[in-house]
Formats: sequence, C-alpha cells, structure tokens
Amino acid sequence: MSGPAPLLAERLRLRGGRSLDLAVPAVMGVINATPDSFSDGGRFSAPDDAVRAALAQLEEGAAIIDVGGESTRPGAAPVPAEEELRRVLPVIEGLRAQDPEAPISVDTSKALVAKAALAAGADLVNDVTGLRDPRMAEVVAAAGAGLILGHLRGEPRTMQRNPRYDDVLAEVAAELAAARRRALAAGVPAEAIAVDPGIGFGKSLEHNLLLLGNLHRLHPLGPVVVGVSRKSLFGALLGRGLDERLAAGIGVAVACALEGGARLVRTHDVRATGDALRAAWEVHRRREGFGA
Ligand code: PMM
Repeated sequence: MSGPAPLLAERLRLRGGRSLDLAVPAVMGVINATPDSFSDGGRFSAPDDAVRAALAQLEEGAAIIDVGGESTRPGAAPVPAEEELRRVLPVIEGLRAQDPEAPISVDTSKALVAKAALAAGADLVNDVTGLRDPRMAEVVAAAGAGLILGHLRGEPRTMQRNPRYDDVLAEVAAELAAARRRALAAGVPAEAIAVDPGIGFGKSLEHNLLLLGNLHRLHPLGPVVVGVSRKSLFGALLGRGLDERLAAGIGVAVACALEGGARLVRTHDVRATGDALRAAWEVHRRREGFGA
C-alpha cells in the first residue's frame, strides 16, 4: 500500500451516544452462556454465575463484556434463536440491572437475537459472520448500537475442513470491506464499526498467522478487534492443550496491539491479558517518535 498510514481509530461508538475509549488497547471479556463452547463451555450455564463472572471481569479491567449463547467452535451445531435468547437474555438483563453503565456486547449472528439483546441492554453486536443475516445491519442501525464485523469463511460446522484462499490477506480485507459498506448503507455510522479478521473461522494455521502478522491491512476499515484466547492455533503451533495456552494467547495479543495496532482484544483471561497489555503499552508509548 502506498501513501500515508491511515489514522488509527481510537474510539468505538456504542448505543446511547456512549463510546469505548480505545486510545490504549482494551480488553473484551468473554462470557459464553453455552453448554458446548470451545473453551469455557458449561461454566456459565446458570445466569447468576455468568453475571457474577461478568462483574468480576469488569473489576479486573474489562472495557466491555461479550455475552454469547451460540458456540462458534469448529464443528459446532447451530442453535435455534429461541434457545440462544433463553441463554443470553437473562445474563444481559442481570448484568444491566447490577451495573447500569457496563458496556455489554452480544455475540450473535442472528438479527432476531441481536434485536432482543439490544432491547435488554446490550450496547454492541459482535457478529462473527460479518452480516450473513440480511437484517442484522438494520437492527444495529435502528438501535444506534456498535458493531463488530468478523470474518468467517464457510459455516462453523465445516469451516475448518481444508480452508482455501488465493490471497488470504486481500480476501479477508475485501470481504470485511464489503460487509462494512453494507452496514454503512443500512445507516450504521462509520464510528460505530470495528473489524475482526476472525482467527480460527475458516482458516488454516498459516492463514491465521499471516492475518495476525498483517493487521495493518484492516486499519482503513476501523478499529481492529482480535480474538486468539485459548484457540486451537496454539494447539497446532505449540502442541498445547486448552488449559496450556494462556502464555501464547497473551504474547500474541500484545504483539497484535503493539505491532499490529489492534485496539480491542477478546479474551477469557481478563486480568492477565489486561495487565500484559497495559504494562507493554507503557513501554511502547515511551518509544522515541511515538504518536508523531
Ligand atoms: N471468537 C469466538 C467467538 N466470538 N468474536 C470475535 N469478535 N472474535 C473472535 O475471535 C471470536 C468471537 C470463538 O471463541 P470462544 O468459543 O472461545 O469464545
């Protein structure tokens, strides 16, 4: 790419005129209210437990809590909207009742679920499918909510079976750009849109690593979000099991924030990831010429 580097977006607009401050890379805490999620499935199937865990993550420094009711792990079966709502709504309502200010995200690809979750108090929709549901963008626009557009190739059930790209960096950027144009056309303001390369969503180990090493390719599209926490790329790369991926997840999150300009890191391990990001940022921002 030629010309000056685009200015890194440092805020993300949420519902009700509020916004997330992303001047320092921030942490999105994960609450999966699912019996079968990839890494923390079953822990939070009781809504009270999930609300308690979310409040603890806010205490630990999470800037926003991402509540999900449909597992997107490779091979996962789709969940009907009614079941997804039964899982996420009590958590969003409970968290909103306990903390009127807490920024809340709903991790869903269904417009129906997004609409109910926004009405229950969510501020942002995290759509890992990048607007597959044709009504998603209008739901987000009508609520004045924030939107994370994720990239996914294929369907969760089959996406990891031999994913292929001619040029993964160009194709992911182009598909996210197309989703962003659809969001803008539906009335979602540019300031409310963030993008995520969708690590593990229809990508080989090499695709994932290339995307993580070239996040600058997504900067023109808005603040960049990444989720690598406990993911199977670390199993493939290091041979580590699910419980042994914390250090790798933190290391890559820090690299993505400092070298790749990622502004929001989605993680199950809020305190450890947030500490690492904040400490590394204090070193980074003292670099000669920083911000020039
Ligand atoms: N990964 C998962 C779920 N939601 N959302 C965003 N924006 N980015 C991600 O990488 C992402 C996501 C799957 O991981 P989990 O089942 O461990 O939560």
